Amino acid sequence: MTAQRDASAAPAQVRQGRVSPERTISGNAVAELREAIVAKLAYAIGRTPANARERDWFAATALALRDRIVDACMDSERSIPNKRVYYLSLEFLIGRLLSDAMNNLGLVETTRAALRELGVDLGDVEAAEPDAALGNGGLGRLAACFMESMASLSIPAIGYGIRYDHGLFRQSLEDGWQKEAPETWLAEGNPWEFVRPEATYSVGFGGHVTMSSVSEGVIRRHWHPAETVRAVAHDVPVVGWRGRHVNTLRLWKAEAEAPVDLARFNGGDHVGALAGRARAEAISRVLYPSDSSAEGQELRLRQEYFFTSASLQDLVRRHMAERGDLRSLADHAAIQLNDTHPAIAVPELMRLLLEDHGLNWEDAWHITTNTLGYTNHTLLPEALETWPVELMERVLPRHMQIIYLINWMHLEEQGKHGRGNAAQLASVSLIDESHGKRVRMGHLAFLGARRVNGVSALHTDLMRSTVFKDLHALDTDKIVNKTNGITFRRWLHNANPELTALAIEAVGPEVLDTPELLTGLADVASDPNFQSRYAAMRRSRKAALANVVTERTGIAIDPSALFDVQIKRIHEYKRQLLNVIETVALYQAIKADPKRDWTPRVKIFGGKAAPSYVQAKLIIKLACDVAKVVNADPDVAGRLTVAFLPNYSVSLAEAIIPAADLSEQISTAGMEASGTGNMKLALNGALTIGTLDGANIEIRDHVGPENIFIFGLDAAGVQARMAEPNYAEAAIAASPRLKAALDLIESGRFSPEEPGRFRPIVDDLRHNDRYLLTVDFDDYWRAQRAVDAAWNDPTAWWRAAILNTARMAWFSSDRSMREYAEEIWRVRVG
Ligand code: 26V
Repeated sequence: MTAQRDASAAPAQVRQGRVSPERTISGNAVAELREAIVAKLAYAIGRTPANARERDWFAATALALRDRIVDACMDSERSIPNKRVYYLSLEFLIGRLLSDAMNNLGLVETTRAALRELGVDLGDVEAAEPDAALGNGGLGRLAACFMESMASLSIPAIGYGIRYDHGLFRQSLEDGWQKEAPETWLAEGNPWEFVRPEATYSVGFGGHVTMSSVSEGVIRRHWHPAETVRAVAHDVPVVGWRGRHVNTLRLWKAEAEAPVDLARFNGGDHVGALAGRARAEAISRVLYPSDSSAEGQELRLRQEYFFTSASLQDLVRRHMAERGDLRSLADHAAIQLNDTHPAIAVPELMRLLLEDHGLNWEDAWHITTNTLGYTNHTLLPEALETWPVELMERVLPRHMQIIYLINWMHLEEQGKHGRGNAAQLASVSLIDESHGKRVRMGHLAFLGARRVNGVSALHTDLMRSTVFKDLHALDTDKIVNKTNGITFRRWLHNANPELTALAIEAVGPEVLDTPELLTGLADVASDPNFQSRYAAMRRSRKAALANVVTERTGIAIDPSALFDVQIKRIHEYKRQLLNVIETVALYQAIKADPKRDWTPRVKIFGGKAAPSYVQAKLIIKLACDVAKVVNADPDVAGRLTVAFLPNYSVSLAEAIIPAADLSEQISTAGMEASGTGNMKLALNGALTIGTLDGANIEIRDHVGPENIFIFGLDAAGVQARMAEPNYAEAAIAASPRLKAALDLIESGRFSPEEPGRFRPIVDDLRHNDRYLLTVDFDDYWRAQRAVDAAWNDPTAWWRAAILNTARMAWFSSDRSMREYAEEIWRVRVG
């Protein structure tokens, strides 16, 4: 096993002592599975129990379980469903699959026992599985939760994405600086996948378009790509709860049409002979590691078109095989675009209908706009995708023509309705002409979709009133809200078996099927006995996490302190910096008054910065430098400890979330579309300190304002304050505490070897502060001290924590998927 794999592996000790919901296990079933595992080990992997490594046991166990899934799969595939959902996403942040598969098949204890009989520990085997990190953050993780929920609800669905050789980079911290290394999840193969060479499609790029006249007045255009790349399907089965239904995640791998240019090779150009292959295969080589700015690289556009085209070809072929007529596509297929990354589906589906299937424009447009749905995940201007027209014309000339035609008809329509003035047309046009000509992918997806959705109530309102205001006015029914959710199977049952066992005891095992039953926990929220068991659960998870923190950072943390957790991508709008500055202010306050009974706190940070995001990387460095000073200062020992856990991942999240007391959700109001980590933490009973942003608002509505710490400006307040001149300067002048913290950072106290290191951060806050950190600081401080006070009343704290768990049921992704099924996809559940 490589050192790299070790570093990203989840902590085995955290996973031990799992309580499974399985009622009974039979000796026969254990023996059968044990035999199956040993057979896989021998015949699929070529090892004996004596010489097998953990990784081999993992592969053998996965293969044995995969057989069981295949049996269920055959059942799911026996009949043709009336309608299928196709979920197109450039990212699926799946994490590990073993515990998901075991749990959903009801085989956790059976597997544990089978392995135990072989002298192998299940926790170690689970820890040997590499994370499938085919996503950056929220958007990719949401896609993974949705796939699991669709399988659990028996919604017939296929997820389509890219089988990246290298998922999200591995992060290490060298003296506090983020370093990136390639991630290699496929280095030893992937036991979950099936290669499907028969499902291979050609995807074209470049070239030119010709015209031919088919009959009087009817002109057809035809695209002649200069280059084609093969998309080869790799299927991962997604098994739903209780193994009743299995869906497929179909990931495309890019391959060259010809593995080698023989003529060149024979001519002696041995490297050049492989150039075409390298260029083709580059498409599925690496996941783009940025979710903060649309950088407009050609390879990214090639990735987007590659997977969208292969997916549409695949679903059109399936539809033709099953129904024989593309005119009924919208009745039997719902295609969901996860953000604009697959928005090229709009002209691509048009092209397939027009060119390959001979439909006329009106029919093709009708089918397209009744089949597609579009989910928006961000309104931040720098993350909204636009592509230079010149690039599109070169890479996808036929699509650019179709986009022009869609736009022409769309703008004509505006004129007819008297909305034809230049400003109105410019705002709804598919082409942004303000800084060179660029195609607005959000607008394109909007026009091509029957329904467009936001991911929280606030975010959806902001879509209607900001970025999509004018498009919304044209069709006020089009934008709908679908608040995000999380799968409880992974984020409660698998990640926190102790809490799950407590819930089962309190409200019955039916809670595993019906999360609404969690509400029943409210009845025992004040029961001292239940409280103490809930607190003991948390305490044991904190002790386990403390070991992980020490192992990975060398920092010792005290499990009896309040664990204050901020885990998410590092981005200025998420305001990790606000948390760091509050840490500095608290450090100063403790030093100024060391005798006070300060509430012991451990601040835990985790998250990756985009490799090119200089400011985000500097924020990580600041957090680490502050940690170094604070943790070494005897004056604050036992009161304040700071740790930045490197290489945050899905499996690390599974270890951190059940151990968190406090959940930091402190984005500038109006900027976090929803958040889903906020849901995972609250479900596990962490109290939230947060702004009125994204789904925090709905979380407050569910858990009750007395069980959450809300602070800061709301979205309207942020808008208003941003319009005021010099708001940052004024806020700093009004807050001696903030000023002192900034001065200390600026003085070089945390970077004595380079005193000016953090000057750019402080300068930006004083003169710019786009994220209104200075404005919210004092109220954040106040809310943090309210947290301190609450922690000192354990009865009230645990009651609030239990009420959080009890009242989070609505945030299940099963609920989200039911809503999509009913209102967007019009597909039957179950
Ligand atoms: C954007 C971009 C911009 C271009 C470069 C590559 C790239 C890759 C991914 C993205 C997506 C950013 C949007 C995103 O992840 N949004 C998050 O979606 C979550 C699920 O809906 C939501 O909970 C978060 O609030 C939102 O930030």
